[in-house]
Amino acid sequence: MTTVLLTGFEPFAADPTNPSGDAVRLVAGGWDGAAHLVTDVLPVTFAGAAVRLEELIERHCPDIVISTGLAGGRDAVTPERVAINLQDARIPDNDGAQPVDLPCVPGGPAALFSSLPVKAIARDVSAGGIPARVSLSAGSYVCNHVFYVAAQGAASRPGTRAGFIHVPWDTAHAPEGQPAVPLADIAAALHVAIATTLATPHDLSAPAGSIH
Ligand code: PCA
Repeated sequence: MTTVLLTGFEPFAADPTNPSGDAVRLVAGGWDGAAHLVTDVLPVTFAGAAVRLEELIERHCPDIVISTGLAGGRDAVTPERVAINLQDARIPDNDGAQPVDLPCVPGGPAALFSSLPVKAIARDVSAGGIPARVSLSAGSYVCNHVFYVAAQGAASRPGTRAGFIHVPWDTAHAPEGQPAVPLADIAAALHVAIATTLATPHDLSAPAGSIH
């Protein structure tokens, strides 16, 4: 049976909750899909998050790794296409660490692509009435770091596909006036992302880029 590893993050910065971790817990609680699902909620720390993800990959040998995190201010669920080999933290992480202009992996490629079908995921999530689009930057904070390390791990394990999905604030916890999506819809989008990845060995070839 196919094994899927799905992760979210704990809260960070000023937020009391993190919809990525909360949605992952919802998906785990209601899981009846056609794959073995392993879930975890990662610390928002440069030192801990990717190490924990690598331990989970070693232990469970997943065929598919989908990590998720909060991108507060975005108005859509955004499968990320590109991880960059850069840590440039605008704010300290939950350990108080604030790396600036360091590589995620010294000597690694400047960038790595997701091996998830990001365009098909965005299409299928949108078709369910939940806003979604492909993103070309996961930033340079802990999410990008985890995405980069997961993508590098997948590249060295033939048959493993890995990528990252940023989610908006959930409606119950978004700051006043900020875009948000109900937590149940974020969880539904992650369900769709898993189902689409299982069903789609090769991504769509359809325009999903941006001019700027
Ligand atoms: N979002 C942050 C880190 C943890 C999270 O949920 C990010 O986008 O890097």
